[in-house]
Amino acid sequence: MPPASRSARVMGIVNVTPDSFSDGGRWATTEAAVAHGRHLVEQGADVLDIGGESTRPGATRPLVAEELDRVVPVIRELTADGAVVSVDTMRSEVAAAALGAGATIVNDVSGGLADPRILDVVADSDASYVAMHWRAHADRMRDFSDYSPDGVVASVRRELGERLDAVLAAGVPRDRVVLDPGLGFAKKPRHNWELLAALDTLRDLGCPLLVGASRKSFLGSLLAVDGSPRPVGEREHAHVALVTLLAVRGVDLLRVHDVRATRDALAVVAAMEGGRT
Ligand code: PMM
Repeated sequence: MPPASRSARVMGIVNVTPDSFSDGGRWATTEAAVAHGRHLVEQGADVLDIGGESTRPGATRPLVAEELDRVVPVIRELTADGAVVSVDTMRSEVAAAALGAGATIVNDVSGGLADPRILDVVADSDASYVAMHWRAHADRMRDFSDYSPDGVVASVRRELGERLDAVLAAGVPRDRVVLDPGLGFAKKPRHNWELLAALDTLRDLGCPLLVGASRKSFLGSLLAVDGSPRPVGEREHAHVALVTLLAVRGVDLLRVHDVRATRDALAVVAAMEGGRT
């Protein structure tokens, strides 16, 4: 028997945006987002990921002031409750304000490429940093999904390794860095599956791994009927199957919309591994 894996931690998603692909507009006011965050904590989220910019393919960027207005009040309220909060942002100004409001993790989908000063903000704090594999902003990322000649796994490993070097060079200690393959970001459905099958290759980089698959279009494509993708709201069963496998493989953090379903999957994994009777 392989040794029991350490249980994955669950990052619950709170998108304070009018236009996210998965839940756009549902939690777009401070009150709705705070209530949603509290609900996710009740369901067992270890971390709440608060974002004010939609990164769905084709999305246009909000102004910095809009992004600040969306996330800072929500972070202030949820951290006052005692929640562990990460801010999902690519902007140094937003990261700094979020850390000032009580966030302790910066989740940067661009891994420091969109705004390199974000690395200095993190280095000057005690915050942890999630560096995701990314190639371009949402309005252009479809043009960046060519991974020849090396293939997606080798390319993502190399490019994430370069980001890790930049993060470390900025002064962020390695034990505060988490890496993420960036499912759906400049990736065709088969790229996501290849990356998921080869996660150990990324683990070689020496940092914990975060995976965000929840409701993404590659699950919709997998479950398509006659070429019509499964709608966003009907992908959860496949997602639970996936997070179960990821937990067995020792992924450290799961970024999810449905915290309860993910918690149930983790309970099954723990029971199977003898962590619970
Ligand atoms: N995906 C989205 C947004 N932020 N952050 C990380 N670290 N990893 C991801 O895969 C990721 C992310 C887009 O999904 P959403 O619109 O459902 O939040």
